[in-house]
Formats: sequence, C-alpha cells, structure tokens
Amino acid sequence: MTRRLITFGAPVLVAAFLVAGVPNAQAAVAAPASASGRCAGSHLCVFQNSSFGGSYNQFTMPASGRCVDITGFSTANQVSSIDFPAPGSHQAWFYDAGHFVLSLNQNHYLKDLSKDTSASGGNANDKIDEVIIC
Ligand SMILES: [Ca+2]
Repeated sequence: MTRRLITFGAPVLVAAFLVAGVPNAQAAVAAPASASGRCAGSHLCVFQNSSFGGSYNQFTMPASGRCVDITGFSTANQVSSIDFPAPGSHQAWFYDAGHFVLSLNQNHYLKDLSKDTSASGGNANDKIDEVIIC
C-alpha cells in the first residue's frame, strides 16, 4: 500500500481535482454514524463486499491541514461498501484509474456501492483504486 503525505493545496492534489471535475459531489445513499462494527473510530474503512463484508482496508486520518493519497491497497477495484465513522471534518475522495467516482464526509457510510452513481459513469461498485483523505 502506498500512503503519501501531501500538503493541502499541493500541485498533485490540484491536478487530481482538475481531472475529477466534480470533487464535491456527494453520494446519494449516505447516512450518519458508524455502521459496520468493524471500522475503528477515526478511521476510514473500505470493504470488499456490500454490507461491510469480506476483507477490508482501514486508513488513518492525516494531520490537520494535510491530505493523504492512498493507492495499492488490497481491496482496490473490489470496494463495495465504505464506513467512515467518527464525527469530524475529514472528507474522502475516491477515484477509479484517475477518474473521480464519489466523495464521502466523515460520520457517513455507503452500504452498497452498486446503488451509488459514479461520476465516471455507471455505479460505483468494484471501481475504487485510489483514496484521498483530507
Ligand atoms: Ca466487491
């Protein structure tokens, strides 16, 4: 797994947003609070299966004012649900081969990405291979 710390507003992040086009689009089926029971508070978890099933990756939050750009995680291209528990102001952007898929605010979850629209077309299931958390 590659986890690269980048300064907020750094060129690499700006470039990602320009490619994405719609960085602030919000997923439709988001609801507050933890749902999986498998994701430690203050982390972001991506799950291989819907309803928080299968294997998963758990990501820690960057320091205030910073972002992390994560690729190469084991559930890449298999992500079917996301849990982002713990109240807070962090936000995550998800990408598929450099194309923006969707974003999610902390204290929300998405239980079945096959029911969420991807900004890159179709639904968001089994597409995510990059996560940026700020
Ligand atoms: Ca899957």
